[in-house]
Amino acid sequence: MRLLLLLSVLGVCWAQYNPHTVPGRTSIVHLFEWRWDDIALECERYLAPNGFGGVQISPPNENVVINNPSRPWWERYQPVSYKICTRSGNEDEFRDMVTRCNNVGVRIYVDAVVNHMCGNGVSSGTSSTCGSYFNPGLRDFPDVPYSAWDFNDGKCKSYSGDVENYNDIYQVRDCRLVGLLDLALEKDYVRSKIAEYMNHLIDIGVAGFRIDASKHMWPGDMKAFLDKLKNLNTSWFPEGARPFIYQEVIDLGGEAIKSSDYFGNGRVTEFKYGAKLGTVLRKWSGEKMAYLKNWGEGWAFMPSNRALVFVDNHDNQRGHGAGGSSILTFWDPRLYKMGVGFMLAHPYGFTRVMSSFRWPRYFVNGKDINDWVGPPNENGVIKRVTVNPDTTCGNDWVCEHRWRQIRNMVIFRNVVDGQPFTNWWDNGNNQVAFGRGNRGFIVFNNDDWELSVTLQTGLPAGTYCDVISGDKIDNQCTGIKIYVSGDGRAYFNIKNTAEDPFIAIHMDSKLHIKLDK
Ligand code: AAO
Repeated sequence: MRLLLLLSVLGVCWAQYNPHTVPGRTSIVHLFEWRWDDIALECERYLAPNGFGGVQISPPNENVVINNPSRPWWERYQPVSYKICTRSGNEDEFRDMVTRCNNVGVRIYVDAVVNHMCGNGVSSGTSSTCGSYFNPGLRDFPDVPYSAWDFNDGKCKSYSGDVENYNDIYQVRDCRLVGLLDLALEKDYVRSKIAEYMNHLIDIGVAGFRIDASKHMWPGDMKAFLDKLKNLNTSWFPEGARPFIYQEVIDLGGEAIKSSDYFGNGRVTEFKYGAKLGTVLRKWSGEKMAYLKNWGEGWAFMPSNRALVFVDNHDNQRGHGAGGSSILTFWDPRLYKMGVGFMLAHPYGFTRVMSSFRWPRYFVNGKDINDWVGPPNENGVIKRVTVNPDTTCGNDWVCEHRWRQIRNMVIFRNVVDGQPFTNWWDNGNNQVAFGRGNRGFIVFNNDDWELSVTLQTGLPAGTYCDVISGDKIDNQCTGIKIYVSGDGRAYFNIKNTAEDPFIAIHMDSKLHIKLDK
């Protein structure tokens, strides 16, 4: 009986829902299209010191080199082989990154593209990131190897061979997503090849996987290859630790395939989160922040312990995937910081911060015709992420995760980890506030008038630095100060014209009382 109880507790701790971040680190960041050598440096110089739990990296396996358009970011979603060899770096560089990041307690999560290989219409040859030969027409990928038997051509029943109707679950799983050659995951051979690839990464030391296009795979087929995965590398992880799994399933409601179909395999991306939060902060469709009081499951989202949440991702920040125009991105920095701030303060879900590159957006009839533009590069070689004296990034890397307001909210989330959602207040409109137990408190003003109110913060008496307008440095605030009195109450004033109309305080932003000698 005792043993059973122990086993079930261990099951909860070690299962595929656990990100295996080091204790007290509660968020990950997607360093979209970064080079492995830059990620290694970022782990050491920035992510570890600022309490980031891990990094989602771009797909590390060999992909098609697309020259028309010129090296789009999305070529990395067209695999050619499972060699660790891309524009981000080779296998040696990958190993070095994983080792160095793990050594400073920052985990690596791999974007695993295993639903398909490259596009149907891509020409055959060796135009691939490692020069491997492939022939899409013949379904020949000798470096895996996969051949015609390993694809779903015979199984798909749509007219074009592509997914045409998202309400037909057979089409979505058995046909080609936008022409991408669909692997026959019912075959043990295919499952084994995928598991072999993922196990190679596990041996190197990664902590888990984002599984691309999970909606387009049968949950049972996914389970079959996930069951073949090894436990995590014991150089950094406890004995018996299972890889963290989060599945990319876009479920905004209204389609035949539901996020919940995938809960057995791991966590699932909650796309409603960013779509709704954007709508609220933009005040579209009559939404207001006051309605966020029951944010989370109360908004018909999936259970918190199954959700991977984010304000935007690499697709919907540029009009790919789903979510639509409400999605907040770095292009709208003021609202974006509020959105990310809200996400990181709120207890719902496991949080992922986006870190992007800038591209020349150019809208024609409401569509960005440059949505394909790849990372900053010189003749195709990805540019280094340079760091400016003020800690922001150069070379067109946006580095949202380094913005003071976002970085400090990542720390806020760590400080309030495990604390309940408390002391909600709202003005019935777009001024809201809430706390996390007795460890942190946040106030937003998204109305067109000033906020001026005394609120119960739940925090111990003292002077706190607002971590949005500034930092606590040498026991002094560089920004706004908030005075919490003995009864836990504090006065807040936020002008609607403030650079960032929100204030956040937490236990680590409290000033120590200086004792006179
Ligand atoms: C490229 C070219 C294509 C070409 C292809 C093959 O752009 O023209 O045919 O190569 O040669 C990325 C790019 C693609 C790119 C691909 C391969 O985004 O443009 O294709 O690499 O290079 C669906 C999937 C979802 C997927 C998303 C983009 O379900 O898995 O499309 N995301 C992942 C990655 C993504 C990557 C791939 C998958 C492929 O994150 O970067 O593609 O590896 C509905 C469905 C969604 C569906 C969307 C978009 O959404 O629900 O499941 O996502 O449509 O088709 C409302 C609805 C909402 C609906 C939405 C849009 O909002 O509520 O449900 O409208 O209709």
